[in-house]
Amino acid sequence: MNTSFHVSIPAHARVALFLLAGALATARAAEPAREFRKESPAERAARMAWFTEARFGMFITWGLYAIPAGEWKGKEIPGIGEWIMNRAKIPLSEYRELVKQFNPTRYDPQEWVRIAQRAGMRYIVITSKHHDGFCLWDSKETDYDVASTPYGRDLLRPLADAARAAGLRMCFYYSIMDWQHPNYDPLPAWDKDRPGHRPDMDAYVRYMKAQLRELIEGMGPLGILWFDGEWEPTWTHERGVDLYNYVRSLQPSIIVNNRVDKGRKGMAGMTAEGEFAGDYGTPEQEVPSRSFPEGVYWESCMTMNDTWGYKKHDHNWKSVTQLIRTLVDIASKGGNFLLNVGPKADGTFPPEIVERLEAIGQWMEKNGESIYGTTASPFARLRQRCTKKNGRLYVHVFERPASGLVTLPGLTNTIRGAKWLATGAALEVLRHEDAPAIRIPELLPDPHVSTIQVDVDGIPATLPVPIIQDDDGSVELPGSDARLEGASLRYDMLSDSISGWAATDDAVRWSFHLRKPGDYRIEIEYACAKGDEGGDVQVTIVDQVVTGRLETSGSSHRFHRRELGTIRLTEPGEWTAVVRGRKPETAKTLMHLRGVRLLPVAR
Ligand code: FHN
Repeated sequence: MNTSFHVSIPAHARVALFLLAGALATARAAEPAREFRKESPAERAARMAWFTEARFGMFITWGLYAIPAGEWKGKEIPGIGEWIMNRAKIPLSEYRELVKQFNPTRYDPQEWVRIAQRAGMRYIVITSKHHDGFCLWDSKETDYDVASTPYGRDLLRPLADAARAAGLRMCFYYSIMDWQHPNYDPLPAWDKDRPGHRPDMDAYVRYMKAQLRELIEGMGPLGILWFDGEWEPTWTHERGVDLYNYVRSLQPSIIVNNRVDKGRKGMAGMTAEGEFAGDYGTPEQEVPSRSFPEGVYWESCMTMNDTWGYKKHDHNWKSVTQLIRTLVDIASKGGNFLLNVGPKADGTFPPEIVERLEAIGQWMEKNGESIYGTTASPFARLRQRCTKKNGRLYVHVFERPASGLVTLPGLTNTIRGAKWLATGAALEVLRHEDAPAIRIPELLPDPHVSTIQVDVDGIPATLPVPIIQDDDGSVELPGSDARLEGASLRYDMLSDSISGWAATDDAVRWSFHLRKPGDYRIEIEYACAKGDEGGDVQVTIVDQVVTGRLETSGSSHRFHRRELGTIRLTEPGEWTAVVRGRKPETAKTLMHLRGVRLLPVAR
């Protein structure tokens, strides 16, 4: 809570002022906010412009939970570190004792920003208030904040100032779900008999709005208000739309993610059809398998190990190669990558994180042009990843094809030249099997991802190409390229899968071009919700059939791969594969089929 006043206003005037302020605040909170969702695609694109240019940001998950760091009363607590209050079932009366220990004496916001900037990150999203309800700034609305700690002063404004001084956008994460607020409904299940609790979501929304005003008016202008914790039933679509409009009314240019409302489709994170509020989708710990139409914005958020908030025993760090390839994969589908840092309680980043960000920054220094401001690959199917910007393609090579040729089937433009982006060394352009191709040497310029800059005449464009067997002998049959034969069958872009199997004669069909005859293992990739399992599936290629019984994958958006058997394809040329199935009577659908793969049987 804030400090005292030293002003000589007579008592009766102070009372009048207080009443007037209260009346104004009530009137302001009561007025219906303007409907900001109704903007043209062009207006939205203009507001999202910095976001799509940035492509890469730093997520910072920091709070009281960094003190226990995954341990409680001498026991390691499973799960993500910032959920320790929930996972260890810590009552608020005990958890709030951490306030007295929070003293990040080594916190250096300029250093944090320097690390983000050197990594090539263009925006920072920090947890202003996570689910535990503790606030990293000195909020007038509560004493459950950093002002009550030994550190005693605001952490967020110095970071915002440092970020903006360095040209980065400052953004705040704010959790709707709150495990401490006396009016939040429901009370946490593990702390049911908390004295003084009075569930009142209207009062809690007024609290949130007052805090959001503090953050936006006190530390803005902000890039993004990153909401989270929207999944509990007491948070409704109506409240989400109201909060979206309220935040936009405070700063119309601000971007708000889709977790302000109820439209997020699970961890896949994209927004379901309908009038849900939120400017972009938020896949979590995963990358969508495909790109999305223009005007659909999204950002994958991911941890570097397995936790968002710091845990002293979590050493499951992703490699630099994995992180760079994830950034490239995301950009090749037109998304942003929000990569998480969980600082320690003393205010420093774990060294493993600093090392990785430094290495990513070195790659970005030479290859960032192929990420910033680019849009998704123009190729429906390509072995490499690819981004595009103006009249240029950037082809990202993870592993060198055995043939030494990077082919670009379907490209309609003339290639004017190709070179390694990092070194400028020219590369030979040729045609291979009637497709433009680039020959690359044995030695690639980068151990993680090597980027080819391909200059073309005009704006890069492609024609659909038949499915052709890959250099490594595999044949990918993606759901997105299948012909659907059945009234209820449909391809869902969000999950990149086919569902709606109702009749036994429903069929999903692909044609493909085989270059190498031989024996092939048939693998399907599918999701099957618990309770829908037990269906029969068959894959037929001409007169050969492989079948299998479908097990559950755990949920309708968790996919797994299963081999059904082996098929012999005796000659090169055009083949057709057909998938049919029979769902159990009680099942909603047979499965959600992402695709089929033919894998050459090693000789
Ligand atoms: O419950 C949170 C979790 O702690 C973390 O903040 C992630 C990051 O996006 N969001 C929620 C889980 O979906």
